[in-house]
Amino acid sequence: MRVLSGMQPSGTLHIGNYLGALKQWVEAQSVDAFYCVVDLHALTLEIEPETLRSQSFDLIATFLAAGLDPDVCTIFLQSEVPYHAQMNWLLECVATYGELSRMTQFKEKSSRKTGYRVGLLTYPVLMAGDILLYETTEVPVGDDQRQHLELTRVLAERFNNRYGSTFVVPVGVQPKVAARVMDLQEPTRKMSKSLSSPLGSIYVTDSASAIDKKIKKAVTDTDNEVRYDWEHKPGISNLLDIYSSFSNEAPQVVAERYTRYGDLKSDLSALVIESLAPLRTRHHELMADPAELRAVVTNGAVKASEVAGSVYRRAAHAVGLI
Ligand code: ATP
Ligand code: LTN
Repeated sequence: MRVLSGMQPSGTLHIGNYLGALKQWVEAQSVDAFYCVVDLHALTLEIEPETLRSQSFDLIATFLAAGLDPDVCTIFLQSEVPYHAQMNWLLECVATYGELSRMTQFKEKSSRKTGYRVGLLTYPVLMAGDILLYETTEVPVGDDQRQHLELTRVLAERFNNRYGSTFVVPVGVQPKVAARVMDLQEPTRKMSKSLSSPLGSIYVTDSASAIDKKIKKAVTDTDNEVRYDWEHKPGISNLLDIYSSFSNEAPQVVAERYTRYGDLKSDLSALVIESLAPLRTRHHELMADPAELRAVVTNGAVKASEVAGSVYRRAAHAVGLI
């Protein structure tokens, strides 16, 4: 099994990113796991250069604080392995305009602004390259990335059919619960770094009082019955999913223990605060040692380049580059 996944340094991680992706990464880490900060992807939307740099360091610190061990897996910056940009070009010449313009994330993000960047359209091709460069078999991601994963498979198969067997065709893996954590204020919309209401997202480095306030104010409904039912009770089901993901129990089992919303919220608040406390402390310590973070990714880029380089050369040869 070969694992690769990536996250954009577009802001502090929320518990959707943590439960939907990062927690699975920690569980799947091995010498065959590659995790990258996809800083090139973050350029698709307007971002201050200094902000991008500091958020990239912050994200490396969050990876380590959550339990990724650079002696076990490979942690690197996408921009420091030039094969990602090179592979992107080979794959752009396999992808079609039509299939990229149909991507939900593109439609959603491009509709917010006129004059969006071309990179926003071609973003999933860069992502496909990230994955295919590592002969990846499994990609642990949240539910919102399914469509990009499907495109990656389509491009890999199209390339293999046209140029001969070159790429391993990967599958996406989602956690059983919390693959789509919803906004606490609007439980029909996913929790998001860029689009959430102030009380809608719990960030992994939030203080205990901020976490408690956000959970206590989470939107529920008026019938006061604790039941796991996404169709009729999205607010409560979202809280049960978060609970169940942190406690490793089925959401239905958690629901049976409660009759009152207030009790569920109090216990959930204590559970989230306790579960995230070590991450928060460790993150704070790591941010004080930028040299250590720099060393982790410098080393990671060397390891990643060995694998990515050989796959890139294979693909370049297949299309006819000398
Ligand atoms: P943005 O809202 O700015 O697009 P994001 O919060 O969706 O950002 P990404 O960096 O795009 O975050 O995603 C990182 C990882 O977290 C991906 O694997 C994605 O599937 C996962 N993820 C993002 N949001 C959620 C969510 N609400 N629930 C579960 N997983 C999520
Ligand atoms: N598109 C993803 C981030 C991403 C990624 C990847 C995820 C870029 N490259 C490779 C998994 C594998 C997102 O927006 N969350």
